[in-house]
This record gives sequence, structure tokens and C-alpha cells, in this order.
Amino acid sequence: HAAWLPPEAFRSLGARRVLVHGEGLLVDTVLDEVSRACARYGGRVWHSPSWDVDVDLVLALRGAGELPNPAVEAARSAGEAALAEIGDGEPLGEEGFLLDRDGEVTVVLADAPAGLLYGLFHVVRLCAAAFDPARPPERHRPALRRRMLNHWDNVAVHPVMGQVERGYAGGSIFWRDGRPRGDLARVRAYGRLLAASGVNAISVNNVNVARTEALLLTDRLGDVAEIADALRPYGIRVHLSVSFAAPVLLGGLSTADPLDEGVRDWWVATTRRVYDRIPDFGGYLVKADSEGQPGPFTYGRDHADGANLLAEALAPHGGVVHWRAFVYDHHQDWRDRSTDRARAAYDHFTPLDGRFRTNVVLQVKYGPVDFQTREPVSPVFAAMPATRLALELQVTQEYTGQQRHICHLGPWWGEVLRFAPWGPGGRTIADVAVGEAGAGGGLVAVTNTGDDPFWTGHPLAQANLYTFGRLAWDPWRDPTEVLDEWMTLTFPPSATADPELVRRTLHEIMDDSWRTYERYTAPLGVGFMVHPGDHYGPDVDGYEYSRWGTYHFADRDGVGVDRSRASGTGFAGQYPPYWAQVYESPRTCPDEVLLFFHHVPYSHVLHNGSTVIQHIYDTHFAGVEEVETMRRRWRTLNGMIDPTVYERVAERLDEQVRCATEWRDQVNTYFFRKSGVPDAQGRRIY
Ligand code: BDP
Repeated sequence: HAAWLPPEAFRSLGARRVLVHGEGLLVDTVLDEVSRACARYGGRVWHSPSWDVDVDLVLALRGAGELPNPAVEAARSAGEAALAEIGDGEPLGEEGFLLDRDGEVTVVLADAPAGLLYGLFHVVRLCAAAFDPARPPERHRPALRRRMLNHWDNVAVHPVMGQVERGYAGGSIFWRDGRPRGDLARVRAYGRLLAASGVNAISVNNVNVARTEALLLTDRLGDVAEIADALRPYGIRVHLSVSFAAPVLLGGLSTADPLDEGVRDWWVATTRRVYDRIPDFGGYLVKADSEGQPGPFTYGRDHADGANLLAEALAPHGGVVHWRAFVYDHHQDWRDRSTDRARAAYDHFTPLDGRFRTNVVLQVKYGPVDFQTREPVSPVFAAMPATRLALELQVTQEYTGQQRHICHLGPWWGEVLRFAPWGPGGRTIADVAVGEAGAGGGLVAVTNTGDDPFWTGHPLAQANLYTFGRLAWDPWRDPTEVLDEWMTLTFPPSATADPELVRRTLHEIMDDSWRTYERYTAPLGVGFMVHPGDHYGPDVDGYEYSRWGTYHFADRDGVGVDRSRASGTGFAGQYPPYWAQVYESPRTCPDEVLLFFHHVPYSHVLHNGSTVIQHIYDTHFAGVEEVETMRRRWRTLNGMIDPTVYERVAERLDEQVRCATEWRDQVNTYFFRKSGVPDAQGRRIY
């Protein structure tokens, strides 16, 4: 299943006369794409011809030399003039492009082959609009240099996590039973899909690095090189998750101490061998001192020592280290509230601000705890001005329905990206990720893809992947507009009898689906309440008395975690003054994160006028009703779209209704029994 690149999406492009001008690996990819589209839809393509031809579309590298074609030359110089006019004097760069319309000709200009490829996909997205004579010139450049996906793919099958940790889309695209899967055509198709969304980097193995995975760095580097070769034509660079203990594990050294000379030499030599084999290798991704992974703490060193060790080895080759800030004690004691897991990333990392080398990117989860449906935005983003920070999102729906539920995450990510940690009107998380002059750490996400025919298990979960790519290209974009773009590509209007119905129905189902999911799961930002281990479905006290640090503290009087400075864990004080003050008091704290910050009585009145307990009942009843409506709406599409997509989604909607009902009943019953407060509307609670 071709996701957002079905052949139909190329119809408008494929019926044209196209000239591709320039040389390079990615220019060949452009040629290949255009040739296939033209073969299907009756167009024609030329590669830098030396004779005069009439064309509708020119895709040209600037500086590739003149063409003996007056019309094309005129169009091209018009493009140059438009660029001078609308540009800011900055070059288009490695990945940017210009789209212009001159008379009968559409022109795409780029400085480098990758820009031409992105320009081509832009033409595909625009469909016929790319050939509209009235179209004004546009210049596009990605806001973020690195737009990266992390695969949590295990090479060897993990006894608990399986082939892909938190994977809900079948097996791995890369690995099977300890070996490369060997299906490079699939890898290439994946690269194509990602490039068309704007992604340009991936890490190919799990951050929890077991021995087989660790070996990718040395003995099994050839396997990684094969993947890199397959993805290169689509401008995607490969990164590797490495074990901090690799010098011991693979190199036979007695220590992995970052300040040890032998350890340094080992990383330098090993990294050199990586680049000998993969010259455009992206760099390392590291989860250290977290959930059992080795790290610098073992040697009494800090995380700047650890990250800089790898950064130093990568620097001569232009590589980067993505060092994760997800460091906390996973052996906590629920009775001791002073070790609040939400505090951990800030407490560990902010003292190190300014000490990381420039090729270290600190990768910070969006929330302070763990990829929940709702959390406040991590305070780390406002606290490390001298460090390159990347925002880490989770496209794989670990806590948001595991690709059995429809949960379009675009609006949530939009909220995170627009959050202004210094107060309204100030710089936003998007600004921090972009950084000064684009030097920020960018956007990274744990991917939701696998070898499933739909790529993402749930066909509609593709929208999350696509939205991530587009937001990584332009983090200020409206996510609903991106969703619309995805729909047009994935369900091309020309391929359905009633395009308006399809589009409207998909919007009705998907636009608000994250809020629907929020309504029937853990209330008011308290988080978790999921089944331990697999994290699917409700288990109200599943983590309440265990060591993971994710509690809700519900008792007969109230619920929520007191994270205030005055009486709680002090987490609220990790924010700059504006939010520290807002979050400090239940009177000012926004409803949606109230229970993340405060332990309040069930009778506490929210800003929305409802009590906490009544809000819990109402949202849980409403959430299930909304899912039932989703299912009804989906059924109206029967016969309108690809039947395999229809069936797969229909099946999963049945499961979503079942599971949402279970959530509603467990959560409502639990709070009814704890509080003894009946539902004001007299609905039945068991
Ligand atoms: C948690 C997942 C776990 C990951 C961890 C991480 O449950 O499988 O290893 O995040 O981000 O949410 O490293």
C-alpha cells in the first residue's frame, strides 16, 4: 500500500512534458520518479537534452549549465528573477527549492539535488495547482536541518518486546530474527515515503541496545551500510543507536570510562571505520543510565563527559550524537514523594548546560514523564540556552491507542510546538528546536512504521507519520492543514466517487480524535492508569504501587500529584517565572494538567465549571459516544474507498469502541468507589 504516494497522486505530473536538468544521485531519483509517472499517464521526460523541446515542467539544478531551448531558458531566468525578488538573499541551500510559473511553464529550481527531489514532491502535493498560470512564485526551505525518526527495532527478537519495541505495525522493515530482512526494495520504498514527507534521517535500531544490536557498530556494520545504500537515493542518512558500554562489550576493554585514554582511542578508531564504510553516516543515538542501559554514572562521570566522548570521535567526520535526556531512577519508592520522576531530566541535565560539544544534540521528550496523552511541556526546553535541544515526539502510539485506536496526534504536537515556556508571546518550543540560525537540535520522533502492508498497522495512523515529517520541515504549520494534505494524497479525489464526502468524513473522524482519546483515558493530565508492561488498555492502579514513578495518588478524598513548590515535589518551580506561578496554584493551573500538578478533592471546581469528579464521569461517557460516532461515520465510506483500507479501519474501530468502553467503565467505577459521589446525571456506574 503506497500510503501518501499512490500512483494516482502523480496523475497531474505524469501527464506533462517534463525536463530534468542536472546531475547527481538524487537527480537520478527525480528522473526515475518522473519517468514512472509519465509512463503511466502518458507524459514525456527528457534529461538535459541538447535539442529544442516544448515542456510544461522544468526541474533544474542552478548552475547546471544552459539549455539550447529559448522557452526553457526564459522560464529559468524568470525563476531566477522571482527568487531574487522573493528571497531574502540567503541561498536555497542543500534542501530548498523555488517554484515559479512563467507563461506555460512551471519551473522548479534548486541549488542541490536534494532540493530538486523535495521540489518534485511539492509539485506532486500541489497536483494541478502546480500548473495554475496564476500561481505566484514560492520559495521553500526546511526550518530544521535534521528531521529524524528513531526506530526502536530490535535486530534479534526480544523475549518481551518482540521484533520492534512498542511497534504496532508488524515486524521490522530492516531486521528479522537476528538478521537483516534482506528486502531492500521495501527499504527503498520506505525511503521514498519518508522523503515525500520531509524526513531526512533515521536511526535503524532500538535505543535499548542488546548485544546483537551493539554489533551493528563493528562486526555487522555491513548490514547498516546496505540500508544506508538503499536510503541514500532519497536523501536519508542513517544513524545508529550505540551502547555506552561498547568498548567493553565489543572492544574487550576493561572499562568504558569516558575519561580513559584507551576508551577514547577505541571510539575514535571505531568511528573512523564506520565512516570508511558509510561516508555520509549521520551519527550515534544514546540512551545512557536509563532503564538499565549502561552510562557514564558507572564511572562517576556525568552525561556531558559521556556525550562529549562520542561527539569527539564523530566530529572530524561531521557526525552528531543524539543524547537522550530520558534519565531517571526506575526503582523508586511510591511512598517517597521527594524523588519525583518528572523532575529528573531537569535535575540531571540543566547543571551541564554549556558543557556539551557543538555536535551534541540533547534529545528531550516533550513531557517530563513519558509520552503521555497529555503532560505539561518539559521545562528542560527553557533551561538550557547553551545546549542544542531536540524535541522528541512519539509517533508510535504506545500510550495513545497503539494504532488500534484512531488518535491523530497533530493537534497535540501543534500545542507542544506553540507552547511559550517563558510566557505568552515569548519564544516557543518550535523556536528552541529550530535554534538561532537553524542551529537547534531539530525534531526527532519514535516512528510507527513496520512491515505491515499499510506501513503503520492502522491505515489512518499514517497521518501521524506524515504530519511529523511536515512539521519537522515547518514546525509552525497548522497540523490540521497538514492532515488535509495527507488526505488529498492518500485518498486522491480522482479515485473516489464522492471526494467531498470522503474528505469531510475523514476530518470528522480524525480532527479531534486525540481529544476524544484523552476524554476516555486517564483524566486531567494525571497520566498512565494503563496496563503495566504492554501499556494498552486501562488498569487504574496498574502502576500505583510499583517502582516506576508514575502515580496518581487517588484516595477517598481526592486525586493527583502535588508538584507545587509550596507543598509538593517542587517540579512546578522548574519553569520560568510565568508558568511556575501559573502551575503553582490549583486556582490558576489549566484544567487539562490540573492533576499533573495538584492533589485536589473530588469536589474541586474546574475552570470549566464542573467538579473534578463530574468532569471525569462526563468526559468518559462523552469519549465513548464519540468513538461510536466515529464508527458510524466510517461505515458511510463503505464502497467509496479501497476495500482493504475500509475493512482494516472498520475492524479496528470495533476494537476502539470495546476498549474505550472498558476505559470508561474502569475509570468511572474506580472514582465512584473511591469518592462515593454519584453521577449528577444519574447514569449507571458499576
Ligand atoms: C518508554 C517505553 C520504553 C522505552 C522508553 C524510552 O515504555 O519501551 O524504552 O520509553 O523512551 O515509554 O527509552
